[in-house]
Parts: sequence; structure tokens; C-alpha cells
Amino acid sequence: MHNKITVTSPSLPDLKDFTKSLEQIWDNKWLTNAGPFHQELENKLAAYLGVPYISLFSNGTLGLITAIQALQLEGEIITTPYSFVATAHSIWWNKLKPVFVDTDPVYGNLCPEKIEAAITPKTTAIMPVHVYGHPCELEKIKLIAEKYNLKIIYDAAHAFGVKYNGESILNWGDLSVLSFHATKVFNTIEGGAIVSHTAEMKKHIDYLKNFGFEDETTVMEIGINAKMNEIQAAFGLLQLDKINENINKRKNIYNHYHQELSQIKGIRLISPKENVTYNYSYYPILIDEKEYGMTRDELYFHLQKNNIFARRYFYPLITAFEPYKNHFTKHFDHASKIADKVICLPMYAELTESDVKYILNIIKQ
Ligand code: T4K
Repeated sequence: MHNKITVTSPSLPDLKDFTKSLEQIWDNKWLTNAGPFHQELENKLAAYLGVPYISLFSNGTLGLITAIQALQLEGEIITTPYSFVATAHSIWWNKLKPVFVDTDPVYGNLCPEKIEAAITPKTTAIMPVHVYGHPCELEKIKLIAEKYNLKIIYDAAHAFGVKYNGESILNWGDLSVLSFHATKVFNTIEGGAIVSHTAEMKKHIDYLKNFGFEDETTVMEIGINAKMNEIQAAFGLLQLDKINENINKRKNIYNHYHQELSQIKGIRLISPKENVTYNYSYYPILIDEKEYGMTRDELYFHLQKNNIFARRYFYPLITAFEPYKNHFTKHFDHASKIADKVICLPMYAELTESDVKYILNIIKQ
């Protein structure tokens, strides 16, 4: 039996380098609350990503929840059923109502043409997701938000380093939220960040993630505790040194998959648009059971039998989960079709050429 291959596997810094960082943290005896590693990572990430302001978080979900707080949103937020549950959970956790709108048929991103019909007098914002790191229809969403005076929070959990016309997509919308979870292109074990556009907004977000503290005796806002600690930040700094190398390795795997799988009937691939600098974060394929000769689930379990643990991101739709299903009975044509066909194949920097060949052989058979 071939060694177990999972959908992803985290990139890790060199243990010796990380040990040195830990020794420094031990010397500092400064473990969290905006320590030196935290500040250095914020500065280096802002420079790397090409964004003006970034606030680090202990995870992406707390970033989303805090982003909603930061914009003081009320009422309804328009979002997508085709995402990881954290997107919609962050809205409900804030006691606001998610209003789900269908996706486009190609990328699985929120369909701009369907947003307007879902806007009501209670709508205050749109929360689209750059699914698999493919940019949403940025201009169209911006125009709708301007027309109806809505805020935009991009769930950019998958979009680390992605550019559109040479510029970071994180600069679109009012706020963008990244995830640095172990399974992401750039990871700090757990972690996340909010990208904002003004010094005032960054300050506001930094209050919110630290109980609202200005100083020892001054609390400015009702904040939460969502701070990234020094160990996460030190880990992230070492990861950043290797990020370009890792994305390039992912690109090679993507090209290998693409070359071979484009020959197979019944498998649809998702490719980035020409003006996009992609991060190769996921490798989704869509299975047409008639043409391919097997259902998506048959292939999924067949891969498992061969020790390949691909994942059906994002199946089922968020609206099909227990806490949602009685509240949201609407059918989403495009999102359902993608959710029923998708498999994300293993994709990570350390995946070897021979592993990729092995996976491709199973799919081809
Ligand atoms: N918005 C979107 C669009 C998101 O995709 C996510 C997270 C969020 C928001 C929230 O961000 P965070 O709060 O998580 O920062 C995983 C991740 O836990 C989750 O972060 C991610 N999206 C989601 C798409 O995938 P699971 O339930 O699939 O994780 P799990 O534990 O099954 O791991 C998947 C595979 O990864 C494993 O089979 C093996 C590998 N793995 C995983 C971990 C944790 C490792 O090799 N090492 C590890 O340490 O959710």
C-alpha cells in the first residue's frame, strides 16, 4: 500500500531555526500582547502582501467575527452557501442574519448578478469569499455596494498572496480577513489577520482584539481577546522566508495535475483568470459522473481505498448543515452543482512528483 496522502500537509520551518526563535522568546519572557515577534510579523506581512495595514489574529474565525464588530454592522449580511462554515457562523455568532445568494457556475464565488435581488432595507453588508483563492468579481461587487451603501468584508481565508492586475486583492472591500491555519498556504499553526485601509481602522481593530485596552486604566471599546501570541508569530516569520519557494512548488504540482487531467473526459478543472497571480492554495476538480463513468463520491471513496485522502470542500453547502437547514430552504442551483461534483486533490509544497503520479494513475484508471 502506498503511504497515506492527505489533502494537505503543513509546511514547517526548520526546527533548528524555530528553536532559536523559542530561545529568544524564553529570554524575552514576553509571550503575547503585541510582543516583538508579533510586531515584526505584522510589518513584514504588510510589506510582503502589499497592503497598508494588517492586524494579526489568533485565528481567521475570530478575525471574521471582529471584522463585523469593527464595521458595527446590523441586520442582514449577504453571503455565500459555498464556503467553510466559519463564514456564515461569524455572522450568526454576531446575532446578525446571513442571507445566502447563489454562486457563479465556474469558480463557486458569490454571483454578483444575484446580489441585488437579495438586498432588503435591513442589508448592511456583503461577505463574499475568494473560494480556493480565485478572486471574486471585485469591480461588480464594489459597484453594488456603492449603489446600496453597503460594506464589504472579504473572507480571504484562501487568498494569501493573490493579486489581481498586479495588486493585492486584499486591498478591495472595506476589510479582508485571512486565515493562517495549519492547512493554509501560509500558516502560523492557528492564526489569521484583518487587512484594513486606514490607520484609524487598524487602531480600532487592534482595540477590539485586545479587550479594547488603550493603556492600563483605559478601555476604549467592548473588545474580545483574539491576539496572536509570540510563538505563533515567530513561527510565521520563519514561514515567510520560504513562502515564495512553497508557492512555486505548489505551482509545479498544479501544472502537472492540469496537464494530465485536462486529457480526461468528465473532469472539469478550475483555472485562474489571466490577470490573476494565483497562490495554488487548493486543487479542486469537478466530476461529471456520466462522462467520467463514476460519481464524485465513488471516486472519493476509491481514492480513500488507495490511501489518498482528498476532501469534498465545500460539500455539503452551509445551508444544509443542521443549525441552518430549517431556516434556509432555498435551492442554490450553481452552488449545489459544484458542491455535488467537487473533490479537492492533495495540494501542498512537499507533495512529491511520485505522489502526484500515483494520484493521477488512480484517477486515470
Ligand atoms: N473562511 C474560510 C473560507 C475557510 O476556509 C476557513 C478555514 C475559515 C474562514 C476559518 O479560518 P480559521 O479560523 O480556521 O483560521 C480545515 C481547516 O481547519 C480550516 O481552517 C479551513 N478553513 C478548512 C477549509 O479546512 P478541516 O475540518 O478540513 O480540517 P482537518 O483537521 O480535517 O484537516 C484537513 C487535513 O489537513 C487533514 O486530513 C490532514 C491535514 N492536516 C491538518 C492539520 C490540522 C495536517 O496535515 N496537519 C494538521 O495540523 O478544516
